[in-house]
Amino acid sequence: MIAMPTPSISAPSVDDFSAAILRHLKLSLGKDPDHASLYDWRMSLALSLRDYVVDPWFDSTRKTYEARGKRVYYLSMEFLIGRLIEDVAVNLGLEEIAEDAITALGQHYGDVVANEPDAALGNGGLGRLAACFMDSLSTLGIPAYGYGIRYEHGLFEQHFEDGAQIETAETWLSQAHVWEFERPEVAYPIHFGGHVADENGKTVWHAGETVMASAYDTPVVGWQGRWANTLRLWAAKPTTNFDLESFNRGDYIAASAPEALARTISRVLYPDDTTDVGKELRLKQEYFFTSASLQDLLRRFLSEGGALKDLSDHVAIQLNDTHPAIAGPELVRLLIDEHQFEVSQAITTARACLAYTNHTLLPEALERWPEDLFARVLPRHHRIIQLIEAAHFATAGDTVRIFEHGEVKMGELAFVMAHHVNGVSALHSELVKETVFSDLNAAYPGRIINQTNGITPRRWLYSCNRPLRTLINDTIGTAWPDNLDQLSGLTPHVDDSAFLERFQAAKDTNKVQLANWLKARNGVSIDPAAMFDVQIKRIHEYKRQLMNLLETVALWNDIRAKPNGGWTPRVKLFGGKAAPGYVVAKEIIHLINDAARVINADPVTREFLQIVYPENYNVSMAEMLIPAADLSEQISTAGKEASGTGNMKFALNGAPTIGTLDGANVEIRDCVGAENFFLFGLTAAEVTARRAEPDYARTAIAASPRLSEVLDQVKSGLFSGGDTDRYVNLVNGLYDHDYFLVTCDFDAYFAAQRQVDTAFADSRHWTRMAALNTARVGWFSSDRTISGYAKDIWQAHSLLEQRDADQNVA
Ligand code: CR1
Repeated sequence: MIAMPTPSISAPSVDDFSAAILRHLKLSLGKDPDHASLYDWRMSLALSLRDYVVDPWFDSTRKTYEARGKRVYYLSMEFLIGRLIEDVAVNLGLEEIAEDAITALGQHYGDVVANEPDAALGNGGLGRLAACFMDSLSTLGIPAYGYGIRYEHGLFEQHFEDGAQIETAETWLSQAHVWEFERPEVAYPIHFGGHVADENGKTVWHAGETVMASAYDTPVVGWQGRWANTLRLWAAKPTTNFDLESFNRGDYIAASAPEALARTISRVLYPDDTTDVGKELRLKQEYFFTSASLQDLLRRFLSEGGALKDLSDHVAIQLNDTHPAIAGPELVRLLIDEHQFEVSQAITTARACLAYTNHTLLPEALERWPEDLFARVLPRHHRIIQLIEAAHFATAGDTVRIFEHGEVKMGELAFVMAHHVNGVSALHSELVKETVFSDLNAAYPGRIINQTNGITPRRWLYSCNRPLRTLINDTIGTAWPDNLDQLSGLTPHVDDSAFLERFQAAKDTNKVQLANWLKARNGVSIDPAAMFDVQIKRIHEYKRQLMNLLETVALWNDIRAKPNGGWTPRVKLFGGKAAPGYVVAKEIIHLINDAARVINADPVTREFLQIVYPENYNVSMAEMLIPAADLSEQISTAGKEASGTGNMKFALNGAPTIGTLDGANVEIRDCVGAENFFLFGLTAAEVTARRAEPDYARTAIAASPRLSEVLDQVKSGLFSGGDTDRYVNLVNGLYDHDYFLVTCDFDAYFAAQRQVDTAFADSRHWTRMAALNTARVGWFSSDRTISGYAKDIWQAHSLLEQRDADQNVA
């Protein structure tokens, strides 16, 4: 029996909480209720909630110092947090009180919550994973810091103009960000450029340029407020704020130049998670936050009286992809240059602290820097990497190099400097061993392990799906949010009609809510009785939104040919942004919108088929769409999606998957059962084999009259107002170099969709299948993932007494 842990805060009454909101309205916002705007109410609510975070946060910090145990440091370029009000309220158990208090003050809780901008400090899955991990580290009571960059501009905002994507700057920091605490006293110098000299037997770096990294802390509170860790984000500031001499001369631009230059480093999040863009500035960003984080954790360690040779007993550093891979040489540099370590001792000590997660096999996403650029920006590290490479050659031979073809290969560097390397799903980890790192795997056997991704059930079910939460609470009790395996307790209920009716009612409520939201936001009407078929994620050729769209057109053709064919009504929902420089992805967006315009206007098919693509997909939109989805589209080319995490969110919220054997789809299917998953398409091995066949795409198109017709329609300008040029590249690309095998999987995908139609038409059967998805995916909690990292990689422990006691009993 696991005892229900007691929340560590004592909840206020609704009256007390209302009074707290009014107090903040007056004293923090300087407003009286009669003149308060939605913004003022939102800020006052957030500040009132924040007041309850501080005690658990202090408490956790105190316990961490007392325990002198190990801290986990999660280094990530991205933390895609989204909104925090509901997150904090839910974790503190104050959600109802907050809602009642706001309501009592005459405000609409939903509107107040929705007034908060998304903290969009990430691109997609990698950044959102980091946010889920922070939530789980706090829920599990593992002392941890997240380290990243406080970007002034998060991911760009997406607009559609005549169906084409337009980007504008995101400006979340134009309003005060109430969740963070500025730490002006915590600042470190970060050096760039200059030259390296040998002086008296010592190598000395004479930097050419220095900026300060200044800390901003956001507490991350876990479930029931039992523990709170810190997300520490770094902002770049000048070493001297202002050049008064220039100002007095009247040269105002020169006077502010130092500030402007320094700030550039933390100004924007690169809107691309698959290519190394921005070169020099991007490299500076990576070094900037990595160096600040390492200086900070060393300072903390030394302030506690630690001896640096024992560093790895107290410090576990996880590198989220290669972006912080400079941590290896930087830690070696700090140990050698500032703490008099020998080279080999420094490398050994650093490696014992560092581990690296690989998130993609796409070759364009494995970072490589031109060596001359690298040596110019980080001359000292250039030398240190030579030492690291030499040490690596001495143990493993020189088949795998870090410097190659005039480039510095960050994947290889991260691998060589890590004690463990992990992939993010079972399939992906195997492919990491067999493909990108096969030689390094042979040289360092056992270093590569798997940690399948997970998602936090607090945000991705408890908070975003209230109707389903209530049903689960009523059915199996309330201990599941931090013990998600308990969802299996739903399984015996899937043959109970009353339960199924309630399950479907919860879904229907979410669908109606989404329909209302779309109506208000976009003026589009959709029928909540139709199947909501959803594909939301970054737009990428390998994710194959194009295949989804082509299948939609094929279905439209079939419905037109036989309007009385008993079709299952569907709404195809798309959401997602394309990297601004990714031309093909932007053409795909344009085509989806063009096809939507034509198809949605067709009176013959309208009641059976609609396409909806709301602009500016983000975390908050996902929280709306996922609970309302009937069908989850996870249709990437097998071998290309490292894991996926959206796939887990949909299954958890009762949306069965149509998908390929790719990433974590494989494990999801194993859990939910093959009969509750719509599988189609080539396997990873078949994909590789097919690509070797000459003219595989033309052959596939020729064999599919359905696909041929659709491609002809697109080419003919049917969706582009007669413009035959608009999609000529997109279509010809499929004939000539369909690298992602859209053409080869098309017919199988179409056929699987028709099985979905049939299954959906039998609503009891469908609801049972949906409920089984929810019941069987408890394993995909990020609590399970983080427990795996803690045990297999970090050797880190929970400091929650309750949890330790439970585990000892178990
Ligand atoms: C992968 O594409 C995975 C996330 C989180 C992405 C996706 O399949 O779920 O990472 N990789 O592990 C990525 O963004 C830069 O690489």
